[in-house]
Amino acid sequence: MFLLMQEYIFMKRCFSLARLGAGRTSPNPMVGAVLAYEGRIIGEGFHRAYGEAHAEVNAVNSVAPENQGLLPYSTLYVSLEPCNIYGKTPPCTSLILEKKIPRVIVSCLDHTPGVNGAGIERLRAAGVDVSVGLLEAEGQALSRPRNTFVSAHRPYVILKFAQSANGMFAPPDGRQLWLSNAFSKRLVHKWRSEIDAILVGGNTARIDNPQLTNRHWFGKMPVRIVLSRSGKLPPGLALFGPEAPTLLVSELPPGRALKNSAGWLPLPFNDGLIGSLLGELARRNITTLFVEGGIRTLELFLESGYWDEARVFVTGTHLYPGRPAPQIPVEPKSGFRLGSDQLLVFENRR
Ligand code: AOF
Ligand code: ZN
Repeated sequence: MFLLMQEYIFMKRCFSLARLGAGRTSPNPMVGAVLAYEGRIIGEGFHRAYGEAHAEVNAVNSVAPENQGLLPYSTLYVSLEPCNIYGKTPPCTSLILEKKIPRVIVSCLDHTPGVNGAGIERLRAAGVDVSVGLLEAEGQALSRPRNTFVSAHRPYVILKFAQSANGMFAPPDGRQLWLSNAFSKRLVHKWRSEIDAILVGGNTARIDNPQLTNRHWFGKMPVRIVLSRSGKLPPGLALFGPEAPTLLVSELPPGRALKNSAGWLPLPFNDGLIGSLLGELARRNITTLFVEGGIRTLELFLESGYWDEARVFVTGTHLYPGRPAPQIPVEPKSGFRLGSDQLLVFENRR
């Protein structure tokens, strides 16, 4: 019992470490690792940024010189299956074998082709005692964007919007009305620092004129994407500003709208639009996509089935009359309060 508790605590620590890499590891996953000797942590690490050392390498390197001799008697905890391939860095399985670490506890598998269980097999074949599945749901939640990207060849899609206490999205004329509170706004900007791209429809770009930047948190800005069949958007829109790159997706050539650093992605606006768009974004190494509105765009994603998560702020404000918010076809999985707002999180489990 005590041992199990300790294993939980060490794996939880891996998850916390992994999250420190949020926003910098894409298209790699966030990964954390802990090395423990007789119930004491002697090393820990996380994947800090894409192209840099993996969590396991940082954990091994963090062990003090006088403790390096303990590695052949220690347990490695890691939030994701150790990699077994030469990517930007050598395989972590080789490091584990070279350091003679006898026991490895993994939360979930890495679905990357060439890994996907082969990392575990290689370690076991060499006599390492490996167990998989500790706090697996939490480990999978951390790795889901990466695993979706490598197995479905598309970004992990998160729908995000706010609705009034009575389920309205906007006033009848579609004009923007800020519904959620300042805590929610700050949280949304934090999320923006952790994702690769953020998408809105052309009507929202025109009517609300959003910047879609991260202004209230640290870190990076996502790529901005705007969907407009005609491509005829005013070039002065805020999302064409210089703060972050923008990709205009349209069927017809955009002409004047395409100024500054904006790129153009031509796509047929037919029933297959969302599927082909996501494929194109994956080719550009976009592994997580936020869809922020408007109603029609959110519904397009819901109808296509290409959504993984929805984060909906239900605010204290009443709006009447109004345009009803998109309906998420599943029950919320979790929720919590941010002052007068309530955040509901939905998952699309296929
Ligand atoms: C790990 N530990 O901390 C991370 C892993 O191109 P590379 O060298 O970064 O390697 C890509 C592979 O490593 C790929 O399978 C990816 O899912 C995994 N990421 N693996 O053992 C880590 N970040
Ligand atoms: Zn690795």
